[in-house]
Amino acid sequence: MSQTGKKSRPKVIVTRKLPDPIETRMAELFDVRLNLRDTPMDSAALKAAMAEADVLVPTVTDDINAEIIAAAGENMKLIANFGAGVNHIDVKAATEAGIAITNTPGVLTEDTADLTMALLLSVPRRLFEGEKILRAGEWSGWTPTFLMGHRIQGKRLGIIGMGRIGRAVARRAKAFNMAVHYHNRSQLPAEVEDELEATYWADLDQMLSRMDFVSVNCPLTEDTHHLLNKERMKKLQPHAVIINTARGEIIDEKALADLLEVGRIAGAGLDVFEAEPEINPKLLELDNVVLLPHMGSATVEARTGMGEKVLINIQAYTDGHRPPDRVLPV
Ligand code: 8YV
Repeated sequence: MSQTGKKSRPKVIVTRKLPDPIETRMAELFDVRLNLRDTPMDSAALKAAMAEADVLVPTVTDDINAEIIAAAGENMKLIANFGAGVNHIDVKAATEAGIAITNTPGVLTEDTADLTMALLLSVPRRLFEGEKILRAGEWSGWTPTFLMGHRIQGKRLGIIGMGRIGRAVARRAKAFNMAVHYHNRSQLPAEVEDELEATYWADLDQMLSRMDFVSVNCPLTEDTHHLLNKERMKKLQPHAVIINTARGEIIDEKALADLLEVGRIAGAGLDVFEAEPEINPKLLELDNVVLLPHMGSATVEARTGMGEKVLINIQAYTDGHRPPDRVLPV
């Protein structure tokens, strides 16, 4: 970092367009290079940025693998991710290279849980099927049996991953009078379970076979990659619906599409996909799925909060403090 001038301003390179107020504040605080055109940076551009900057601000669309990290220059000290998930960053390689990593947890919890609920309602109530028919001018009026779906009240919801977002989903599900079940690496403290009226399953397969709805809310790690593989999803009852607002790679997307196609699973609500922005073509043909373009945290409030966290993490680090949202290898 340059020591010249009154106060050293870290060189910060941002890989994508961020909300305007965040970019403005970054320009005030740091020697920042913004990406106003918002075109994703390829691997050569990312390597060049790692070589040049003190701080890189990537997003989920940047693959910060070991090769990119190996291109880091002497000054590179911090990868301040804009987003909570860090599966696109080789955290171990970065840590070994002496580069700190931060993320933006907490500020997108409620919005992601809201979107999960929106999908949890949209699929069984067939909202998008109705919308499509209406917009196509194909609605001929009310009939007693048109577009009958299923209620969620009284149904069992199995949440995979009971972190911040999983718990926020559980609170909402409870308010909708659903029975909350969950699978997590560790069981929650009794008072949290009591408050959510949540039932713990140490064995995921055991839980899956009993649920009406399943919501994926865990991070993507080596352990959770294809956690929902074909064999596991076959444990579900045929009327079950899967919701995923976490990461596409947690589900074997092809297997899911095949099971949905033959009616072995009743429906799915997906906000994330294995090879974004590519979507398995089969999913696009199915009426029993709702597909959204990774918009769980897409509110002005959440994205601004994420940007503020990035600013705070960079400033804390630059001032020699421990950044509040440090991520360590698992
Ligand atoms: C973000 C997300 O929009 O924060 C996350 O982990 O999944 C999204 O809500 C995205 O990751 C931004 O990088």
